[in-house]
Amino acid sequence: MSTSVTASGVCAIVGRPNVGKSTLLNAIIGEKVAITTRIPQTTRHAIRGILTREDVQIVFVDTPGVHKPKTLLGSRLNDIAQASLSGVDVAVLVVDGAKGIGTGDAFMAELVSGLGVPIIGVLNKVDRIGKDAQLPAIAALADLADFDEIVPVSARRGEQVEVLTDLIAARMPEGPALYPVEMVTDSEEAQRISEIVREKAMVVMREEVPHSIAVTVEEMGPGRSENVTAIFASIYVERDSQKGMVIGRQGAVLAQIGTDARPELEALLGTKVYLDLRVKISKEWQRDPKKLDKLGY
Ligand SMILES: Nc1nc2c(ncn2[C@@H]2O[C@H](COP(=O)(O)OP(=O)(O)OP(=O)(O)O)[C@@H](O)[C@H]2O)c(=O)[nH]1
Ligand SMILES: [Mg+2]
Repeated sequence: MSTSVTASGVCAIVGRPNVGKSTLLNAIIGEKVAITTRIPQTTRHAIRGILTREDVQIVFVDTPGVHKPKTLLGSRLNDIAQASLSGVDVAVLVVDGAKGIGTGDAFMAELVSGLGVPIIGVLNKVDRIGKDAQLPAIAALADLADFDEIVPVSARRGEQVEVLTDLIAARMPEGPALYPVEMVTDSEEAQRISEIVREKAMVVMREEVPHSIAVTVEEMGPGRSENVTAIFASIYVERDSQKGMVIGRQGAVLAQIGTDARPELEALLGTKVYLDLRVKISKEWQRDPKKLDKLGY
């Protein structure tokens, strides 16, 4: 890519769980760098997505949704989101237009207002609301903070995403590229792999099970045949009963997770993938500091 980057900076994407922050990040970058699900508290790390254009490089930081924590994991997620705000050049506050604006959004707005940087409000999921419902929603959002701009978008459909990106780009300070121009994320390969498996596992499970799932890559390397990567990964759950659910009758659920994950893993690695998934129990890991550390949270 030939670029002459003269402006660069960091833009945090914050908001309540499930408003579409990670979907928005992926739409901006044009590649899946963060996993997304219908389940709140999907994102568990600060995920950086790097956008390099002709003259500007923007490092977007997707953050865990801020919420009232019920577990130690929950409060760590909130801490990650808050810590991601320090040193940013622009903050993007995302709200869910379909769900309406609430006290959680107001709390976030107050948080970003204290940063002293331009704030851009994003009314997301406008594909789910009528045009006439947009204006009152924008007005309700506008009440929350002193926004530089408010942009209605559909992250899922990619609508208005470029308009938003241009507004952010225009607010980047002068400076050289912060990352190599071909880089789209600084996430380690093993982390991207475990995240893809976690997404597929979360999506097939019901009720509280998705929140109990954590995935680690134990080992990976060249497979037995040419152009194959062998990946050995563990899916952690919190209880015996959950282990059975993730495995399923005759291993059907686990097989489904593998089938769902493999195409994305193959696209990521550019090789065929042999995927070995094991289900393990780490009792109540969401509440245990040592276990959280071990799982990388
Ligand atoms: N209809 C519609 N759905 C959307 C849009 N953007 C995101 N979603 C859906 O909203 C759900 C949550 O999306 P995520 O991107 O995972 O939300 P998030 O804010 O990153 O959530 P956490 O990581 O849990 O904080 C998913 O089912 C998305 O497909 C949108 O523009 N329109
Ligand atoms: Mg997310």
